[in-house]
Amino acid sequence: MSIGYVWNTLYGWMDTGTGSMMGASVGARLQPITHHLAHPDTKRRFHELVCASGQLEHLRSIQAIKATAEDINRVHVPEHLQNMQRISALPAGGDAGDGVTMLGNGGLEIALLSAGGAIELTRKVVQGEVSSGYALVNPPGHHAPRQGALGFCVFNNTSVAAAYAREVLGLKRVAIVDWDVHHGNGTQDIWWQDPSVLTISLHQHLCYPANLGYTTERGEGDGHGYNLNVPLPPGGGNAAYRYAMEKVVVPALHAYQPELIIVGSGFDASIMDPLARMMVTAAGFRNLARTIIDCAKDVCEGRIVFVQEGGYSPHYLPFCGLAVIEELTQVRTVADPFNDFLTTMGGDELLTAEREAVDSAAKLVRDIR
Ligand code: 3YP
Ligand code: ZN
Repeated sequence: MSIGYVWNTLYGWMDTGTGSMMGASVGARLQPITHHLAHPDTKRRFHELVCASGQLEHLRSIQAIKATAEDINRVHVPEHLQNMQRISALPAGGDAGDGVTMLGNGGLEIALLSAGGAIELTRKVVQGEVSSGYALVNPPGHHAPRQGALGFCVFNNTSVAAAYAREVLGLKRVAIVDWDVHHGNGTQDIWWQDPSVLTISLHQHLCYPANLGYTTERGEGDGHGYNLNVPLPPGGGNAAYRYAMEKVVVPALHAYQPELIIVGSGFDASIMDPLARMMVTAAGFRNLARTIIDCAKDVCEGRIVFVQEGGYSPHYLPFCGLAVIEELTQVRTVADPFNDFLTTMGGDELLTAEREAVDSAAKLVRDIR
């Protein structure tokens, strides 16, 4: 069966403004710059590599449809959508709430298409029209909690898709595995008390947001035990991520037996990323993808939906993303041109601190049933 793929031209039109992260400010002597850290060109370049590599011929393109208010309000307070409507209608848009999340004029439409892209792919996978797929959406979602926007994220796309799978498509159990390098705090918040969505976040410990992402954050009430954090020390590379995947993620998915796996697929754990300090290469992302795709075959008939999260290297993200797409299609097209250079940097051994961090998170898997 075919592999679904979502991209929409408007994802590349997200207007991140003239700031580099915070808004540019003459008073603060913070110079304007053409490329905000979250400028959508990085993701557009991934899409263009999907096209230029020939991978698109092995994918079934799926049209994103705007998420409805009902879709958004399954996981966010209604005031959030109202606030985004107001900001999006301003002549130049504005800050979506935290000083770094820009919503340009009309940006609401893009954010709704982003969440809606995740929904459409999820729907087609669950209904058996495609076997699995990649939603290359923008803006990202995993920092957005119930209450609002945060950390470049407007709506929590993976959670909107998971809620749709639960409430509209009738699934009983969904797992969200988030390998973006930052903590998936928004996803954790949304499903905090709900055991029907298992949330797992692999992240660089205490990178962003502040003071969150500890292994002790496990959910509450009926949801206790169904949120798993795997905080890793800075500097981790392919070996650390591979070990976390084998020792925590795969056993947790086997224990939980979800009917669908959604991957929050950020590439900011890459060795070239400016917003974190990890060292994963395209080959490392390929290995993570292979492992979790195989795991989905074991636990949920291969139903797996990758949803794009962060990643800020316009140079390298396209090759990290392509490696994941190649594992979905099982067709090799373009080799990572950076590989030989990058593999001479830093080595790739599992260090003691990394092993210990993963081993302590692995203890949490016992309580999943
Ligand atoms: C948001 C503001 C500072 C760090 C940045 C992280 C965005 C991201 O990729 N989250 O997954
Ligand atoms: Zn991130």
